[in-house]
Amino acid sequence: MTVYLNYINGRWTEPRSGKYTDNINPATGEVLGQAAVGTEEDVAEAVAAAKAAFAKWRKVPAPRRAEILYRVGELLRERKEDLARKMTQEMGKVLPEARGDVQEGIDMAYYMAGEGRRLLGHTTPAEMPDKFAMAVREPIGVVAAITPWNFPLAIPTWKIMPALVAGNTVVFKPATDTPWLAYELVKIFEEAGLPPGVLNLVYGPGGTVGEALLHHPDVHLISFTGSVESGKHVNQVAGAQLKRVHLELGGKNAVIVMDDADLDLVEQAVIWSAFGTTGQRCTATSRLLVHEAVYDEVVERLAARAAKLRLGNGLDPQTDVGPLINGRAVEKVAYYVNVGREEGARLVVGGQPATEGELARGFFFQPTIFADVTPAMRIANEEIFGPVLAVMKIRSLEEAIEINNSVQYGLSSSIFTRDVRNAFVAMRDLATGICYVNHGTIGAEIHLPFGGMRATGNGHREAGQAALEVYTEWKAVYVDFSGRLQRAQIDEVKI
Ligand code: UN1
Repeated sequence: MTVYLNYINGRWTEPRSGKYTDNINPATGEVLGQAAVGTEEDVAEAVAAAKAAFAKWRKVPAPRRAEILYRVGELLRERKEDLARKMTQEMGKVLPEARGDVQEGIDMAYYMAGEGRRLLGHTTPAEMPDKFAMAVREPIGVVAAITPWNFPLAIPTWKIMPALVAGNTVVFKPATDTPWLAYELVKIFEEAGLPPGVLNLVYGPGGTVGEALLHHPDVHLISFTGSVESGKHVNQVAGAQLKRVHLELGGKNAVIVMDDADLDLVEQAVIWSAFGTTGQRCTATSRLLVHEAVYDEVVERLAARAAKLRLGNGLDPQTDVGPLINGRAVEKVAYYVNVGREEGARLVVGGQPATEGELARGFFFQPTIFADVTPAMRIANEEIFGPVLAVMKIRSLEEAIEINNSVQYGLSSSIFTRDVRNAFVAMRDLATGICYVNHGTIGAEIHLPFGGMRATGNGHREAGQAALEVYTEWKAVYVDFSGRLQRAQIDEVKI
């Protein structure tokens, strides 16, 4: 059994609490390892280490910093299969999806390694002769990366990698449900030659460790992915101290199916993006807006297909859908199924925890579809974060767009149509940070901006070039080589 220690200033360190918690396989209930229970003192040490390391790391030339990321990418690639198997055990997603999660980390490593030779600023004319003006990117300082369990490898890399290539140092607090992958990732950074203190790892709980990071005066940026409720708290506490705050929060992502859609494609794509990762992606499809002309057929096809999905251990190649992350998640999904019933939605498939045979040992829930949902219902508005799809009938594209935009979230959306006009109207008017045509709502690529509008975040984006706006700040530099005092904006000089 592995014990996952904190990693502070280049050393694997026991937590000050002296306590450890079990890491549970959600498919079997088996204990996989034990994770340190971090404390405020651990955070203080980690932040002090990151602060000291920042003074040196920011001066390491960016192409040299990038070489370490490149090596991290190579190590991730070599160990992809091993990491994926560990992830499936720890988090439950089926093996092909776990491989995909590691692949996103590899992609991010190479992308951000490339950034080490760009980190583009700009030059611009100065107002006066014999003077240069330019804008350069500067690192911000100590970054707290607070990450969720649903992408235990990819999401940490989305935060840590751009932060490091830009010259910041990091304190990483992974979700308490996925300590193993965090441990493996930090070990890889260590092996790749990252100097001590540049990346530190402190395990939760969020209530103490996360909170200590939010309050610590030497943490300059909080990058947080999680629920809207927690995001508001992060924003309030860290924002009040004028820290930079980057938030990636929930989604209530809709697929629109027009009457001219390819229904075979719709069937495949919706099943994949509603029930892949057991619906536990912030990009998961949780609303389906179907044109009345094809409504009955689409509901019927999806219900038949969902009923056939095989639940089980994600290591088993026969499994289509893995477990939920823990018992609380099962309770939450069951609660929302009840809400849907009481609101008068029509349950067409699923609706129960799955407990037959081996499944009883884990946290399984049947893929669930509600039809005849109306836009005002709670199941059409609130993020369930599980395998529950709410289907609504629409009469026009305009109505579908209005329903899509009526929820508090604005992460991902999609339209299935063969009509180019429908596609472009949807792309123009859907108020989400990510839009797809003829594809489900999941599967964003790491070189494009990732994030959403309204309550999905606070206007920033992860990944791609957009990430650099989060992890750097601008410095305007003026170099006057005229040899005399040139005063900007002043014509007549008195002094
Ligand atoms: C998330 O659900 O938190 O676009 C991230 C996707 C993945 C990332 C999802 N590439 O579905």
